[in-house]
Amino acid sequence: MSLSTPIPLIGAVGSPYTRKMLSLLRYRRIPYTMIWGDPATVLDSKGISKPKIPFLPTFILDDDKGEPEAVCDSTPIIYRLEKLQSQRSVIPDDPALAFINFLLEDFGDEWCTKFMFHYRWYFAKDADNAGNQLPLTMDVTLPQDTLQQFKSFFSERQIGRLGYVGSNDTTAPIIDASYRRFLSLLEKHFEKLPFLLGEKPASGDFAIFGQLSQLIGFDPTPRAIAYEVSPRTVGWVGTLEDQSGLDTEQKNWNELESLPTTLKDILTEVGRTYVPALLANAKALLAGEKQWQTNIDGCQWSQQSFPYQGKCLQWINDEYQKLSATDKQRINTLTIGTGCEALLKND
Ligand SMILES: N[C@@H](CCC(=O)N[C@@H](CS)C(=O)NCC(=O)O)C(=O)O
Repeated sequence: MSLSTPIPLIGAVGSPYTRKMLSLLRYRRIPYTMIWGDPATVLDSKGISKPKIPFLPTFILDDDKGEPEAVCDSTPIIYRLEKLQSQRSVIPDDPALAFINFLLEDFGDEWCTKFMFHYRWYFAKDADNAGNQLPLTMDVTLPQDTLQQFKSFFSERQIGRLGYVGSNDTTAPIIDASYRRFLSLLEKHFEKLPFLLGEKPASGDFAIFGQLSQLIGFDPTPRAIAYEVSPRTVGWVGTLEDQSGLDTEQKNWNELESLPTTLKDILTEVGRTYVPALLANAKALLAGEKQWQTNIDGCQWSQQSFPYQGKCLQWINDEYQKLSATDKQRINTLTIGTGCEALLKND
């Protein structure tokens, strides 16, 4: 089954999750109409009810009765699209490989976004660029005074939100070190394979691409770092933007057991940074604490508790628990020594 009617999505050039989904739609050859704009305003103009928080991107899909329904949150939308069109799937058939892909997608969405948000708003040069580009990529004809008003509004609001992702003077060096390490790991990985899990992309590639589309394509400081540390990643981002022409007929994902050690090294970065953050956040949520601190990469990390990432930990575990005993064992073998095993509950 393949989709024929274009699916509308509303989002922004400067939104990593919009770019994740746009490149995924292109790769999957799912017809779409890309509406650059504010989801709430667009939905109001179409008379479609808004989700509780209309995130970017917001998709307009058909509900069970064929009525238009506005939905957000990229990962469940990806799984919904898999049901609507089977060709050029981005979810591996092997459940164990699909689990690793799920984990990489979550790492892209929830940890790499800390790189993105930090570099966008922490340094004055980047904040100035984003202050101009976020309004202009919605409307290039904005009069100068309106642009200045939007620029002040966005900048003040987003700089005020740096605390939500844990970006502050103490964590800035940890974020920078993780970003550089991640780029070096990708540099080595892309010497071996064109995508994370083999010869074609999976949803985890698109999640990481989404964040890197900003870090390399939008914000000046992280762009300069990427060119210095990983030219291969710069090339990868340039092409994953539109892989609609990739002939997938003869292309496969690797067997879990034949993934290069460079992929295990990437999982070690997940275990070194994102895993302690997920676990400390979940512990704080359970204790009803609004703030948490923990040791990440040898430094003290402190940030506000984030209920959504509590759910991420739960979802990772749900995916793991769905695996057969053999597949759990295969995952345990792969993740041993990476730090990711701390996420997985075994009886
Ligand atoms: N988990 C969501 C996250 C989407 C998200 O956080 N989008 C950002 C923009 S990139 C947003 O809409 N933030 C709220 C705002 O800017 O008001 C997803 O995967 O789609």
